[in-house]
Amino acid sequence: MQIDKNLIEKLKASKSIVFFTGAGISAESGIPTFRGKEGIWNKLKPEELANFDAFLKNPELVWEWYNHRKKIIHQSQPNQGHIAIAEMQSALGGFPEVAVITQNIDNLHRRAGSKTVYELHGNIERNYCIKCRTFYNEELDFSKGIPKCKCGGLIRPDVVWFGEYLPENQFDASEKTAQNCDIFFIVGTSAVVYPAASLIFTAKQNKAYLVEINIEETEISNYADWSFYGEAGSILPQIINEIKKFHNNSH
Ligand code: BJW
Ligand code: ZN
Repeated sequence: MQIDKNLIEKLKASKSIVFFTGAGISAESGIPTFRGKEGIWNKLKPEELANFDAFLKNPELVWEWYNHRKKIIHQSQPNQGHIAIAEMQSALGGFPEVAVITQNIDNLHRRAGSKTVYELHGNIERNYCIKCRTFYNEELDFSKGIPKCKCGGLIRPDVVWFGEYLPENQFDASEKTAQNCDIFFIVGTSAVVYPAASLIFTAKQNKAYLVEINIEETEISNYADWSFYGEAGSILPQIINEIKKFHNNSH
C-alpha cells in the first residue's frame, strides 16, 4: 500500500486530528458490524431491537440481544487499529491533539489506551432505569427476569436507540472538535446514521482534510480527500510505520 508523503506531511503539521469510528474498526476484534456483507442486521431487523417501543413491547428480546453482544465484547480485545489510533499522538512527537469520536458502545478505544474518547451512542457497560434514570453500572441480575429499579421501572442499557437524542455533552464536544481539526479520519463506518454522520460534513465545511478507511466505498466516499480501501487493523498500523520512517529520515 502506498501512503502519500503529502498525508504524512499533513499529519506532522496538524494541531488536531480526529478519528471518527464505527463498527468496522471493531470487526477484526470479532465484533459483528450492523450493515454490510457480514452485518448482524442482515438477519435481525434494527427496528425490532434498537428502539424504545421495541424494548417496552419485548424487553426480554432486546436484553437477550444486548447480553449476547456484551458477552462477545467482553471476550474481545482491542485490535491493531484501536492500538494504532492510541499510539498516533506519540508517533507524531506528542504535539497534535488526537481525539476519538466513536459510534461504538464497546469500550475498545479506551481499553487500547486512547484518552480523549467521545461516545455518541452510549456504552454497553452502563444501564439506567427508564422511570427515574438511576444508573446501574454493576453487573445486572437476570435470574428473576428483566432487572428492575428500586422504583419498579425497567432497567435498560445506556445506549442510543433510533428516535432518541444523542448525549448532548458528547455530541457538543464532538462538534467543536470536528470544527477545529486539521485532519478527520472516517474509519469503519457506513456513515448512514445521523446526526453522527453530520460531523463529517462539519469537519469538511471547516476545511479539515478527510481521510476514509473502509473495506468498501460508502455514502461519503465522494467527499473524502483521500481513501484507503482495506481493513482498518492493517491500514492504521501502516500509517504509523510511515510516520516513524519519515521521522527517522528527516533527522
Ligand atoms: C470495515 C471493516 C474493517 C467492516 N476495516 N472497515 C432520514 C434521514 C436522516 C436521518 C434520519 C432519517 N430517518 C430517521 C433518521 C434519524 C435516525 C437515522 O439516522 N436513521 C438512518 C439510519 C436513516 N437517527 C436517529 O434516530 C438518531 N437520533 C436522532 O436523530 O435524534 C433526533 C430525534 C429525536 C427524537 C425524534 C426524532 C429525531 C439516533 C441514532 C442511534 C443509532 N443507534 C445505533 C444502535 C446503538 C446501540 C447499539 O450498538 O446497539 O447505533 S444503530 C447502529 O448504527 C449503531 C451504530 O453506532 C450506528 C452506525 O453504524 P456503523 O458504526 O456505521 O456500522 P455499520 O455496520 O453500518 O458499518 C460498518 C462499516 O464498517 C461498513 O461500511 C463496512 O464496510 C466497514 N467495515 N469491516 C474497515 N475490518
Ligand atoms: Zn427507577
